[in-house]
Amino acid sequence: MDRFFTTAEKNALTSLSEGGRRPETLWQRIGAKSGSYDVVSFGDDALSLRIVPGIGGRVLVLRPAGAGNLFRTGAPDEPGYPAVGGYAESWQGGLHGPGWSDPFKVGPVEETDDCKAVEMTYDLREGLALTRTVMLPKGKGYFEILSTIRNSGAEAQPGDLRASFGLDLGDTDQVTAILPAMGRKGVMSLSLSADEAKRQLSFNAAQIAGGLMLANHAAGLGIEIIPTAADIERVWLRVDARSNAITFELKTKATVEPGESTSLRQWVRPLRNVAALPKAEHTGAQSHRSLNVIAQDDEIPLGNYGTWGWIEEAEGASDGFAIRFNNNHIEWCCQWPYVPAELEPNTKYDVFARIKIAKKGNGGSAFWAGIYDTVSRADLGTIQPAMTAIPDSEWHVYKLGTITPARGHWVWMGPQNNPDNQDGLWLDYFELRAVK
Ligand SMILES: [Ca+2]
Repeated sequence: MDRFFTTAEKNALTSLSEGGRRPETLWQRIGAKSGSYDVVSFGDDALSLRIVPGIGGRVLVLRPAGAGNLFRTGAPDEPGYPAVGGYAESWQGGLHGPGWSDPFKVGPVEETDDCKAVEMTYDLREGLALTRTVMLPKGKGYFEILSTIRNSGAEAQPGDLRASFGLDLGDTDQVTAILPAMGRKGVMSLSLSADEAKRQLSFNAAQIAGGLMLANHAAGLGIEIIPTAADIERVWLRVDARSNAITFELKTKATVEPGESTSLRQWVRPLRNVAALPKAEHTGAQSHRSLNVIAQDDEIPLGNYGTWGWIEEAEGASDGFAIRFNNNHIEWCCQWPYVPAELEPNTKYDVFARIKIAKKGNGGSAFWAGIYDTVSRADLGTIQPAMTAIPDSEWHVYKLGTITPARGHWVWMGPQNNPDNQDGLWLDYFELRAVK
């Protein structure tokens, strides 16, 4: 229903039928009945929280006293709405997996002398429960999310979680990210160039060990998040400069034995005095267009994961990670179906791949890669360089072809079953760059 009214508003719809009721009038009449999700609210002098157990136990509002919501709530016309934004997590590490939008059972808000807390539970499968406790120590200015997977079954179960914070800190071009564990290198701008609309950065467990601070110095807004878990596999910061959305995401790795549990604990604190924090140099771009689009390793679907290839940390990769091909096949195991709607209209793009080969010999082919049109079943460009054409064991950017964006195009890559001449073959990312 939200989607209907948003569309009506966007299209300046004035009446629902000739001479009929105006959308606002209808909204006033039935809007009050549409909020079918219960909301749990609590807070103290420093901050207030609103949680929606029915939509993945989502924490949708984090409001420091005297400021706006630091969590992004999304718009009704976004895919997946209302399971968009705020804090949520899903089981098994996949995007929007079990728990992401499912209804959690919720207990009453418990209050002691020094803390308020609420506990929510969702049964992932028989004998496996995800419990999320949101705790607000009184007067401390932070809150805590404790997510626990408990196995009461007879078999070991995966305990991986993928946790996601959708954040709204105002203009992303003004935001500095600070990862204290990385020292001076850990102070970075989230501002993009005028050629870019989206970007993602990745970090490993050691780099996030001291948590993350995000600060918009111009708006005086900031947030600190400190995650702890037995094994954090990877962390992402995603920036969408056109919707001013920042997503902080992390993936844990765990196996839960029968009778055992595994936990992810996160401290979240709105930052008051951001002027005291380091500020990175921003690009100063006034607007953003999708002229330069990168699909990182984890955004590229990979066939037969673990057998044909997998993602691993790779030295010199732009974000520290790359797809490692297993040199035991020649399948097009990486296939990225880019989304034309995310690109600029009537624009030609050159297609590139950033690849590294650990050279052992000069025989045979190095890899093959290209662009395939699945609609007209046409090859839009393929390269298959010989090992003799690979100069060294460093990263190089290879041009695969030039395309005009359309539905059904895949950018692909595969190895050449050539372990005799290669000690390793990696893909860092695919890139589309508008032809100037
Ligand atoms: Ca990469």
